[in-house]
Amino acid sequence: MTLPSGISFSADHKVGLPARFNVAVPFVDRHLAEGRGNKVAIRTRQETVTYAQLAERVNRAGNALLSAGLKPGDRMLMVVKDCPAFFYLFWGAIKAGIVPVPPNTLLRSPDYTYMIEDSGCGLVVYSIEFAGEIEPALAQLDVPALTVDALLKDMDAASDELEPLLAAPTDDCFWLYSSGSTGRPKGAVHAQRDMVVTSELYGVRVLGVTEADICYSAAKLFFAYGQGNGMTFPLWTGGTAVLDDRRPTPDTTFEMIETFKPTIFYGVPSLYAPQLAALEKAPRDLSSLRACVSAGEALPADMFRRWKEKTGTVILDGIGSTEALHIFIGNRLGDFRPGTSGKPVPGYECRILDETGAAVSNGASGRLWIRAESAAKYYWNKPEKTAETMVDGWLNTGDTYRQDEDGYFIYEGRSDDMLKVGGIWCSPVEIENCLVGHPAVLEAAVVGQADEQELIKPKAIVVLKQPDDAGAALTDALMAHCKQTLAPYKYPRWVEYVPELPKTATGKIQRFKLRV
Ligand code: 3UK
Repeated sequence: MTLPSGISFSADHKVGLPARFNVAVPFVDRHLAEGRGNKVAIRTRQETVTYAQLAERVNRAGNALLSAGLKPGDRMLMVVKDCPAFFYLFWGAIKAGIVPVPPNTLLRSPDYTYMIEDSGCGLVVYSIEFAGEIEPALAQLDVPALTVDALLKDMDAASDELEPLLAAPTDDCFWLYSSGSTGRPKGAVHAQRDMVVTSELYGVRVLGVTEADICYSAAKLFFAYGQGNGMTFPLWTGGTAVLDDRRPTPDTTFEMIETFKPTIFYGVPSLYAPQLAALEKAPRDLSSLRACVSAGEALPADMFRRWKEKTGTVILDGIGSTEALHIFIGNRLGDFRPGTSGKPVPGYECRILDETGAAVSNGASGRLWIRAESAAKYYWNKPEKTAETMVDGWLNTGDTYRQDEDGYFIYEGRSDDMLKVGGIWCSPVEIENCLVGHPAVLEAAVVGQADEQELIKPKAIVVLKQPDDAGAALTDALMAHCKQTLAPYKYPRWVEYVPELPKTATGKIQRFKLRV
């Protein structure tokens, strides 16, 4: 498909946009002009929405938000499950110049109280399923709120025509709260152009998403990863999005794949692990998939291998962030290396720097910084955090990386999760990947713990496929397995067995909670 009129990308992948535009037009309205009105934009277990219906409902939603008293520039906090109304609200707001802020829907009421106050939003819209956490927050604050069902009723009464409010490509467009491992969430402010950049540079040019693709993301729409996977990539290309509001499990995700036959599936390692365990018990029909994508945390090479063996499909690991908006280093169908994050997505610049800020020499570990046209402009209300993270147009990812001899980027952990063992930096992720390569292990987390001599050594916290296997014999076997595979000093000196690991809502292991 050709790019929407007025939008171009130069040979070095820099985006060209009109001086004044509204990004809802190329993502939504353009499909009517290009004859896709009757094409299916969204499928769920309950309903099917065509592009014509989507465009009309986006207009109605924008008008309903204006009637609710919001003005251009105002924020709307939308705590909405994965369903078509998420699209109506998000794009309706943007088309009317209102700034949608879709936070994680799995938070607790004090988190929402914080976000409502921090964002200074003029309206909260929420799915009734989340009333138990949202309503106590609303009760403490003086902010108007509507359920999604009430808003859908207001939409019926609203006009189906809406003039897009024109903006500059770098004007504020939407926010995403980043789920930092420590401290309060930070509102990353994204511009109009950012979704154009991620959809074209990663969606189209790396994944090869086209109009023929059916995209299904187990990662939810409130997560920048899910937003691209399940909303902006299919809308950018005129493809179809498949949505499910349930908590993703092997059963629900396999049922969705068998029913809706997506061509691309997007998951996270913490879901691929139980999916693999389930596939090893009973086969499922995943033959519609042409590609699977993984992000959020590093995908162990062993999981890549087992998935390929069971399904015939590769899992393309890539690293993205809320601040960068989507994947900036990724594997691709014609060029992947299991156990790595792949290579920079063309259009994104990546640098690995040492503590002094100098580029590391070949192969050494350091902190990853990136430069991206899709990067957030700043954090709302957090000038110090902005200054720390966004420096001279570069974004500090907070991740430690090195490059292998062929230039593939190898993830070594959050910079602040790294261990120094015997004076040598040691990546918890490398030890975790080794542990999950053992047949008894489902998942593992590694943290530093002081030994009798007060020296930091790796400790493994392990979830087993069969909890009954736990015991001294398995501990010895796991230690031997690591000693065999890794540099000897890296083997875990202690192994603790737990039923599950603490994780963020987006599936990242919270190693800081496991440190003693
Ligand atoms: C970690 C990874 C190793 C890494 C995200 C794809 O995860 C996303 O955004 P968040 O803001 O977290 C960012 C941090 O998560 N990470 C993400 N992907 C990988 N580590 N391998 C990976 N493949 O620490 C990074 O700094 O929640 C992922 C697209 C959009 C996203 N927002």
